[in-house]
Order: sequence, then C-alpha cells, then structure tokens
Amino acid sequence: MKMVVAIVQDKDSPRLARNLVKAEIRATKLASTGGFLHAGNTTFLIGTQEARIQEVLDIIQTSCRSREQVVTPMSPMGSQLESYVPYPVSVQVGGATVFVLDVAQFEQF
Ligand code: 2BA
Repeated sequence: MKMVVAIVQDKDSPRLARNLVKAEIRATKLASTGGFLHAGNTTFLIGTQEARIQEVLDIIQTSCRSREQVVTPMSPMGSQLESYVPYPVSVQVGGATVFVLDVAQFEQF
C-alpha cells in the first residue's frame, strides 16, 4: 500500500477529483496554503495499491497544468516602510507537487 500526497492548484482540483472518481481511485481532499505565495491550494491524499501508482501519477499529470501567477510581495516591514514600493513579480507554479510514501499499515473499521 502506498500513499500519494499531491499538492495541486485549486483550479485543477475539480478535474483531478472527477478523474480519480472515474478511475475508481479513492482520495481525500484537504484545503491547504502554499508556504511561499500564501495562496490556497488543494492537497489530495490518495491511498492505493502499489500496482496502481503509475496510473495515479498519469491521472494527476493529465489533470493538472503549470501556470504563471503574478504576486505582489508584502513589504518586509509591514506598513512601517513608507518608501517601499511593491511591484508584482511573476512566479511559475507547477502543475502538481507529488510525494509517494510507503504505508506501514492500513485499516478501515
Ligand atoms: P507555494 O509554497 O506557495 O509556492 C508556489 C510557487 O512559488 C512554487 O511552485 C515555486 O515556483 C515558487 N517558490 C516556492 N518557494 C520558493 C522559494 N523559496 N524561492 C523562490 N520561489 C519559490 P511549486 O514548486 O510548483 O509549488 C507549488 C506548491 O506546492 C507550493 O506553494 C507548496 O504549497 C507545495 N510545495 C512545493 N514544494 C513543496 C515541498 N518540498 N514540500 C511541501 N510542499 C511543497
């Protein structure tokens, strides 16, 4: 048994959820926040047999796409620095960040 942890953009989350259900792959969706952009994203927990890992990765890859996001950084001093002029910067956010973990034990009661 493996656990796939996939962090995806909110815009891709409904399509990924739909495609996982269609393939009869079970998943749990968590609302999450990126540590860098502080923007909302979605974390999927997908527990599955090792034999289906490649299928899961393929579904994630085809359901999610990379996008450019424009963000305006906050002043490092909050509002105390009057001379600080924030300007928007462009950041490439990946289609999905995926971790595949071994599951020591799996039970459903
Ligand atoms: P965020 O942390 O909000 O990061 C959004 C995007 O900002 C990243 O896209 C990357 O392009 C950029 N970025 C992140 N940290 C940076 C830094 N220290 N310096 C410069 N640019 C930086 P992705 O790499 O595709 O990541 C998308 C989201 O996936 C992240 O949102 C975070 O929620 C999650 N993530 C990425 N790598 C992770 C990791 N190693 N562990 C846990 N979560 C991760």
